[in-house]
Amino acid sequence: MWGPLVVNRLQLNKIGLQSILSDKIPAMIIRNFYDEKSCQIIADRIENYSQSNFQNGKLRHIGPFLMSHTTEKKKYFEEAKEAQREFEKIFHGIKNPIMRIYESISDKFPDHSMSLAREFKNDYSPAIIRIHEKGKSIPVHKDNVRYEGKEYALSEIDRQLSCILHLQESEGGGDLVMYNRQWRKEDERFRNIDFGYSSRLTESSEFCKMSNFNAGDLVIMNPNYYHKVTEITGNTPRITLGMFLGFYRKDCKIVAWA
Ligand SMILES: O=C(O)CCC(=O)C(=O)O
Repeated sequence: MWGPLVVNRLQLNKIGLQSILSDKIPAMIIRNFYDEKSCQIIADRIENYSQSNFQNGKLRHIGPFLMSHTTEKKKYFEEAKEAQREFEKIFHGIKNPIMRIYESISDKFPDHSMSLAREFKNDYSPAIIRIHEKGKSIPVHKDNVRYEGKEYALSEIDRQLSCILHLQESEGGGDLVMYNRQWRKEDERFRNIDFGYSSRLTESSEFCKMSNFNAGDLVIMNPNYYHKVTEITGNTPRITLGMFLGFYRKDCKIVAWA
């Protein structure tokens, strides 16, 4: 059956990411990838940060997302710089989860270099923390910087994977659904005006639903498969840290960004 491979942190040593890169599986879930206590510390700091930085505490994300700045490169890089400072504060004194992901990916690809993506002297955003409250859902979409990010040098990567680290779960909803259908250019006619695609595009596709995530679980997926997040129904916000990995085959290089 088409679906993710679920492993725990210790099994990760024995398993490669080739099965995702070669489209054999859509995703891998690594249970307990990052320790739960640090997730709690981060969630508490985000709550405090939200109260002091945003009116009525309605924080939605920390860090810019390239896909929302496809035509605002200057603004994206400015916000990326600011995000690095915020992340330093949020991860102060604990293991930085972004570094933890870099280390794991480097272990899997010892012949590749691994770094934050840079363009001239500009660092890309290292990650995006998303705070999704009750009622929020993410419609069917794909992420493909080769197509969406044409104004950025990064659009020259050969392959793209997505990493989503769960930092806090809601009591209900927030399931990740992936469809066995990859984006192709002809699909653009199904695109919604604001974000994502018409659900008609995937209604007859095989799919898998990933639920029961715990704080500390990491999902690595091929984001060119259509995917969505179901409505969050619990009172506790769902908090994730997301980043992409870009593979340059010839240069044996992996870069990260959000
Ligand atoms: O939060 C998730 O589980 C998936 C987020 C997502 O849709 C994305 O990163 O493109």
